[in-house]
Formats: sequence, structure tokens, C-alpha cells
Amino acid sequence: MPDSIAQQISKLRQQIQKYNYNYYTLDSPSITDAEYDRQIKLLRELEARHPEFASSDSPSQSVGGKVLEAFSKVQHELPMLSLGNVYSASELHDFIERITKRLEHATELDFCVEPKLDGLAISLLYEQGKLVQAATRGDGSVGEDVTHNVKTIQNIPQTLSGSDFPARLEVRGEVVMPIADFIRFNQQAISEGNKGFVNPRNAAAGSLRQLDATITAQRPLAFYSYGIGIVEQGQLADSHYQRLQQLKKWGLPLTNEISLETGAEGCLNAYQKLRQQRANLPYEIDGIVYKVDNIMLQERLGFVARAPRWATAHKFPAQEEQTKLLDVEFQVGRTGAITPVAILEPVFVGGVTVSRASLHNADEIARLNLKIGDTVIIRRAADVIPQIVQALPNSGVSSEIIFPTTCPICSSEIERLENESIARCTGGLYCAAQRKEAIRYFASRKAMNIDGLGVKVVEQLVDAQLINTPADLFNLTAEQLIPLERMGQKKADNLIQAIAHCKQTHFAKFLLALGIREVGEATAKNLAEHFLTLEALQKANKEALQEVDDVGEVVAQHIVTFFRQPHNQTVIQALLAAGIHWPDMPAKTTQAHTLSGKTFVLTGSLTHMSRNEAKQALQALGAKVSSSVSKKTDYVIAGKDAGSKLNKAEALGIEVLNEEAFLNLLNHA
Ligand code: D41
Repeated sequence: MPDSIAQQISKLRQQIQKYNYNYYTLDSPSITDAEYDRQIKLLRELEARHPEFASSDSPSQSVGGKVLEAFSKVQHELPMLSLGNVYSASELHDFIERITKRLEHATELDFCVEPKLDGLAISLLYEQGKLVQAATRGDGSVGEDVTHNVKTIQNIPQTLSGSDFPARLEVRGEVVMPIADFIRFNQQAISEGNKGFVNPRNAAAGSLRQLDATITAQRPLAFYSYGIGIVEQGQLADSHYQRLQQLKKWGLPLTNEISLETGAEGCLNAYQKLRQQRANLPYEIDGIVYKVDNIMLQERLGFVARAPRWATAHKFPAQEEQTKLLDVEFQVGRTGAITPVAILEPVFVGGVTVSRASLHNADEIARLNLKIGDTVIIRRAADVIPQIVQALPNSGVSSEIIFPTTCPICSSEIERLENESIARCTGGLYCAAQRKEAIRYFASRKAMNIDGLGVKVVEQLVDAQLINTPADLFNLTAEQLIPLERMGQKKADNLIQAIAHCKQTHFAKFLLALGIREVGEATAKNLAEHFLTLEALQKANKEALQEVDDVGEVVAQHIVTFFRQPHNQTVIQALLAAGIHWPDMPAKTTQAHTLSGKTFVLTGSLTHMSRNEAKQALQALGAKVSSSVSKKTDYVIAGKDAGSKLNKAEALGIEVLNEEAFLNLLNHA
């Protein structure tokens, strides 16, 4: 006699569940893919023809199910609250004192104490003992429907055990990826050329938020309950601890480290104990949670701002681990700073696998007395860059860390000034690490003022290897630019024109554009006025340079080292060969400073020159140009549509020149 339809469906479901288990959990398929597909298809057809036997926990609904377009939203019937924090024993005492007072409680309170799993909070809804919906916490009010994915998590029961469970029951807890599984999963991913996850928390979150449940099914996730939401038609204990035990009886997983404690002392004992267990637990925890155990007292305490008054988390301090320093690499930053980077034997600390750590600078290496081969202690506070905090005396062989004297990228000299902790590459114009920054600076408004050559364009040009140094800008063609993002023919033409246009410049601007360390606008101007020509400047030694206003020993050293680099020289020659030129600097004469000591303010617009040109003309004659009118102002030059500055000048009785009078002054100065 043939099986009834119901029997046939039930048998198929059981078989497929077993295949799934062999395939996804044991990683050992027991049938071929084709046979598996055939059986799933058969099950789906039977279920479609006999909707009276449909069931949400059928394997047809989850594994191998359709890939979802997007998660649908789930409104939590009862909001999923958040947790407050205490960071010390004294804050815990305050917390307990506060609630004891509020409750007017005469004796010490009992607390249910739980490890604080570092995972993803979710809600599981059981109706008549069947898992009907799973949702992420989301913002506490609205989460995402992850029912299909959650159904693939091995330790979550699809149906509750026993019979005394409520008709509707919402279980809340955390989904985690156990540490051992995380490490194995990441090793596998990396060996297959894929990226691993940074930590088990991200791995759990990323795995749960897969639109394709077959991917989630391959991820080793686990769930642990921490509380209860909706309850309808059922009897629950009046103690949180006892309620968790009820969940366990119905088949829901709990962590092993849950306990009942009395008063602050009991809580702190549990904290210390858990801290010691931490490194040996199968999952990542980042603290402990204390919850008033008595449900009646919980209800009297209520909550403030979405967090219950009756619970708080107590975070653990930063974690430390030992590992070995394998090597030190030297990285060159955007501005030429050389940073030593520790290469470590990978170690799992504070929730992530650490294999590199910044050593900041040579002083830090000296401070730690660090050598390659040393055993080191790595500390990582939550979300903080890992640090080496200590080097341990080592019995094995250790070798000195040798700071390079030339740049690992471009082999220019590395300069480290006395009293400075940072060493820098001096190949600013040429070094590949500094390329983008150097070109962007070269083109900036204050320097060569190439309109349309912003950060994004520079990045693209360098990445496409169209330019390596600022000198290459002058060989670009519109055809090369057009394919760039958000460029087009018109912008490309404009940019080519702007590049051509910038060749006509001023000595000081050119100097500034070279990006010599600590040579800003004012220093560049002083250098230009003092040395008059590039040749003279390049020949100047440190002493000669220090005769210039504002140039001290440090700046003088930067200038000498910069011009000494052959690579920088090559680029400078290429820039000049491209046609960059500037008017001769006026020779220093007494006449040139006829306006020295006088302060001018410019207002309104001039017709014969820009405001900036007027300013430069005045400065060339030794005048000071200020932006606001005061008693110290000697002259106000008022162009068209001059406004409040003109009024102020008149009020203060300051001499006002119109454009014609101003031009006259310049011509006769
Ligand atoms: O293990 C945890 N991460 C954990 C989280 C826990 N053991 N207990 C928790 N209890 C709550 C309350 C007291 C609000 C029911 C929690 C969380 N909440 C929680 N998880 C994520 C946000 C809040």
C-alpha cells in the first residue's frame, strides 16, 4: 500500500533535514547535488499540491529556498530595550544603591548574572511551540525578518520540547560565531583567496544578514537566550533566573556561565570569576550583565529612555595577549612621514586577529627597547588600534631594529631633525607614496592655482598612471582626461587650458608649489625676495638661508635637503623645461620700499587689476595690506561699490584713494 501524502511529505522532510545536516554541519554530503535537488523539488511540488500540509519549518522553506530580494521589516510588539553600563565597582555600587532606594528594599537584592556575549541580538517567536518568526533587534522598535536564516542555525529548535510552554512565546538572545569556528572559517576563506571577517561579531552579523539562506547555513552560528518578550497563555516563573531555566527545559540554549548572586559583593565576585574564564570561553564576551532577579521588582523599577532600570552591563577592560615580533616594516605616509609597523605572529585579542601594529616612531621603539624576535604584549581596547605595550625579555635570538636612512619607496634621503620624533622622506616631488599629495599641493590655489585639478582628479590621474610628478601635468592631453569620472570634453578642455595658463607664475608661488617642508606662503615670499632667482636660492647654504626673515635652522635644513635630492632636481628641471616662468624679481633698491611702514586697506572692485594683484603690487613696495580699517590704517583704496570699509575710513578721517589716485601712486612710487 502506498504511503499517504502526509506520510510521504513527512518522510521527505526528515530525509532532507538529514542531508542538510550532513552537508552543512558535518561538511560531508551523503547524496549527490542532483539527487538532492530532485528530492527538494518533489517536496515542493507535493506541498504546492497539498497546501493543507504546508509547514513553515519544512526544509523547503529555508535551506535551498529562494534568494530573497531584501529583508522585510518586523515591528517588535514589545520593544527590544538597550542596556546601560557601569565601568567600575564604584559605579556598580551606585547602581545598586539607586535601585535599592527606589524600591525601599530592606535587604540585599538578588541578581541574575550573565556573560555579555559580543554578538547580534535577535528575537524568536514561537507559536504553539513552533518557530514562526525570527527578527534582528534593529533599532529596538523595528528589526529585519531573518526567519529563513535563523532556521539554519543548528542549536535553535524549530519546535519547543515539552508541553507547558506558552501558546505564544518570544525568546530573546544573541547570535554569535564561536571563536574556534570563526578562526577556522576565516582560515578557510583566506586560503580560498577571500577576505575574512575582522571579528566574530561581524562574522555573525554578516552571516545572519545574508539574503541567500544557503550561505547562512554554511556559517557556524550559535544562539544563546537571555530573556523573554511576548508571553501569551502560559505560566512563567517569577524569577529571571528561573525563567531562563524554563527556556532551557523547552530546548532553548543558555550559556553555561549564568548564576544567581546577592548584592554588590556577589556581583563583583561573579565579574572577577568571569574575567578569568574569559580567555577559555568558546565565545567572545565583552563584559557581564547584572539583572534584578525578581520579576515583580523589575516591573516596579520599569525603564528610562529605552533601557531597563533593573539591569546594567559591566564591561571588561582592554584585553592583552602575547605574541612574537616577526619583523618591522617602514611605511611612507602621504606627507613623507616614515612609520615603523610591527609585523606580528597573528594573535586574537580583544575581538580581532592582530598581525600588524603601528610603532609610531623611532622613539617608541627605543622606549620599548624592542628587538625583532621579542615576545611582546599587545593590547587592544574595544575599537581601538592595537598597540604594543611591552617587550618581554627573551631567551631566544633577537636582532636590532634598523631604521632606514633612505626611503623604502623612492630611496631619497630620510631626514630626522633633532628634537623631532618623526622621520621623513625628502623626495617630496618624486616619491610614489607622496605623489598625490605633492601634485594636489602643487595645483592648489595658493600655489600654481590650477582650476579644476581637485583631489578626485589627481587621484584618478595618478591611479591611471597618467602622471607621476607635477611635471607630467604639462604633457596631459584632453583625450587622456575625457574618460575620467565626471570629466567630459568641456571640463577636460578647461583643465588643459588651466594647466597651460599656470605656467605664467611668480617665483614665490613656484617655490610654494614645490611643497618644501615648512615653507609656507610667507616664507616662500621672503625667500623669493631675498634670493631673487632659483639658482641663487639653490646654491644657498644653511647660513645664507638663515639671513632670510622667518627662516631658522630647521627650515634652512629642510630647504637644503630638498634641493640636494637628485629626484627633486629632475622634477624641477622638467617643470622649467615645460615652460614654467615668472617675471624677474625687482632688484632690491631703496626705491622699492617707498611704501614701507604704510598700511593699506583695499575695498570695492578695481577695473585695472584684481584685488590680489593690487595687494601684491603694494607689498612689493614694502606696504602692509590689512583686511580691516582701524586707526592704524594709513590709506584706504576704494574701488567701485566700496561699502562699509569706506564709511569707516571716512568716519576715522583716513585718507581715501580712488583707483586713479592709486595707479598714480604705484607709477610714481
Ligand atoms: O549577552 C548579551 N549580549 C545580553 C544582551 C544579555 N546577556 N542580556 C541582555 N539583556 C537585555 C535586557 C536587560 C534589556 C533584556 C542583553 C540585552 N538586553 C541587549 N542586547 C543588545 C541590546 C540589548
